[in-house]
Amino acid sequence: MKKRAGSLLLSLVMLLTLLVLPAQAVSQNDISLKGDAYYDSAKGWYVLTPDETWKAGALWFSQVRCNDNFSLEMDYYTGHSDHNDIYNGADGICVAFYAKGGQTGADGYGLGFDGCGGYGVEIDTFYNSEQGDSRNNHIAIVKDRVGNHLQMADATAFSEDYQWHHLKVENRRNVCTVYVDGVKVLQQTNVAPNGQYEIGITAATGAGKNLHAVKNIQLTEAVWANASQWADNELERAQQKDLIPSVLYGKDMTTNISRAEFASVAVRLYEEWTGTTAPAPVSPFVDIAGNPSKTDIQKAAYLGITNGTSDTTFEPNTNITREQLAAMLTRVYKKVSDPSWTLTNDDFYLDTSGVKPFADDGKIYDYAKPSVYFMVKHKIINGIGNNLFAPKATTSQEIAIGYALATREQALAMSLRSLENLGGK
Ligand SMILES: [Ca+2]
Ligand SMILES: [Ca+2]
Repeated sequence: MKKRAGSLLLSLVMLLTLLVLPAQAVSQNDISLKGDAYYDSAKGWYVLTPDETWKAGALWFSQVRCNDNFSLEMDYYTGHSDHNDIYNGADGICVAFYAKGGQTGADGYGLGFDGCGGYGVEIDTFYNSEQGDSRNNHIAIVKDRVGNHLQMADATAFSEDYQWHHLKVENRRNVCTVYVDGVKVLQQTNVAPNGQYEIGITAATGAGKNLHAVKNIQLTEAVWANASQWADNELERAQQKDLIPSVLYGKDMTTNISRAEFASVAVRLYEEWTGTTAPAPVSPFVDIAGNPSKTDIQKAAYLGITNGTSDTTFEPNTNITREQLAAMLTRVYKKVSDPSWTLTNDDFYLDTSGVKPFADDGKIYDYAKPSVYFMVKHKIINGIGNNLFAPKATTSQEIAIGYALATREQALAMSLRSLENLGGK
């Protein structure tokens, strides 16, 4: 389709909000509609273009700053509801990401994408030979413009068939994978963040037309700012199981976790495991006022997950040691297993049989030993190598190098393993 001059609607939305998105459906409040796009409240879906010629519309996630891993899922519709026009219907739909502006790009063959920059996953329903299109309807990963196809596959089975289909676009560590109706159809390496933050969905018609609509949109995985590669799978599962407390959203997962943050991790584990919300009575700790985890610390104290560092202090901003972490996680397990269990009257038996003592066993506080070996037995926590557990720093040199501390991603991995390895869901 030819491009119509002057049809660009240039409206710049660059919200420098933190990337904070739990795994849930995207609400209308988080979406900005451009051009001919609108929400059809009667049908419960977003129309990107109506079934009319020369339309272009776009839907952008206005609250998201996406320049890292993400996963976007939705149902989409391309075609007509009332007439059969499979060859001339046009032009298609495009998921745009790492794009430079929340606008509507060119109509016609531009799919509402050309002019937005960044990457796109297009479902193109009109053959434009000058754009390098394949003759049949196709799905492609494109860069900068729809004519720059990085990967292309046939889309006749899931386009212009007057049916809803499911599309998932995932970019993880610069590998973009595209699934339609649960089947992987495209994968492209070197799809790298580029300093542009917009993510959305565009569509256009030209001299040919189709209804382009989307619904059931979910944008996930854009929760952590930075993580180690080893932690990817466990962080993803932790998020799916809702084990990541909101105090950690948007944080660097590779840095050490504080006692306050770990209290939030432990309470999230307890609440998810039991399907309950713990009460948060006022605690005796005088040093937690104003802390984002204050409520979770009160809950942790109530549940017996922690008794603080003294009768009146919690030391919320101190980094948690590995033995403290093992002890607190084990108490979650105790409380889940026996609701009548209390920390002051702790006679819970932990089976640690068959676990060989660590060479630095003597450095582990007696109170923490059963927890440490119980967690090791169930492959929730490991030693650090050379048969050492590293329960805590005991010399000034160890303190200086952060010896025996845990990172946020390690703590979340251990929370996840507790749930998975100790009989949770
Ligand atoms: Ca067509
Ligand atoms: Ca085309």
